Amino acid sequence: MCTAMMQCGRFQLDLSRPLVMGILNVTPDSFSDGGRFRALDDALAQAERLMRDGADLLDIGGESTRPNAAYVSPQEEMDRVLPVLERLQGAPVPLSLDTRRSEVMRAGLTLGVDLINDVSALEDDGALALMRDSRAGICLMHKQGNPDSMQQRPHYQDVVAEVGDYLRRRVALCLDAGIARERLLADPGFGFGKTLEHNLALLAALPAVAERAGVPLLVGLSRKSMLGAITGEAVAEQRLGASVAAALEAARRGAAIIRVHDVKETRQALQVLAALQQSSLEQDSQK
Ligand code: 9MG
Repeated sequence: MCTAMMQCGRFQLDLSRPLVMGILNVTPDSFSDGGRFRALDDALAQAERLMRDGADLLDIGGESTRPNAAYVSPQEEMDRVLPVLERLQGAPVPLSLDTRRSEVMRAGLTLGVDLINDVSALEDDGALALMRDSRAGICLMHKQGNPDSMQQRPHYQDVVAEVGDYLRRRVALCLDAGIARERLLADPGFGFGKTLEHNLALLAALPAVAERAGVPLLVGLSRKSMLGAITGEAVAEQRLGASVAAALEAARRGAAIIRVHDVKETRQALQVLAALQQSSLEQDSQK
């Protein structure tokens, strides 16, 4: 459990229980191929569904960062996400924009996004200055290499130390630029330039990663290929049980925000975990 509050654009988030971030991918493979208007309607309907299911935040992205994903130009990325953000303005939960490009960030911030989720940890030119001048939250993620090649030969001497130290350096850069610590999240980046062994080592050592990073952790494991490698399930959409188990384990190890496709099921599992933890605390206090 994390005791921190986080400043996230329009919101102050209480991180004393793990929050659930619902994934909204606005990519052609995610929605109908009936043209842009139809895709927009589908995306908005999906956003409503995620909120109804109990998402504490929405993460909206227009560029797939899966290994070997096709290149998407910044303009195409904006054409996908900006109409959705425009229509969701004033939503009752924080809107996160998943992008690694500063020009896309700038456009999103103009539309009032509450959080920038950057798998490149603000490495794009101009991203740091842009974020300094906003009040949005920032998620700084670790990755080794780039999405087109990152799974070819990931290598670390000590994955927990290297990922934790990278995150600490990115946090320090933000603090030095004048960005308040309360606006920051860090993410070990499961599956981004990591083997199954690296991912498992990071999950087991999540508290050590958080300690090194010095800020609360956001964790994304939902439907990832590491879960396919463990279970033998080749189809990402069929990895619900594995995704929920992984989310629970991340929560038990202190993750503050969990990024998932299946909000309702994850929330239910987290509610059961919270009830069990509360009951065992009460039993301990009676001893
Ligand atoms: C965009 N995206 C895909 N996977 C992710 C993960 O694990 N963490 C974050 N922060 N973003 C992700």
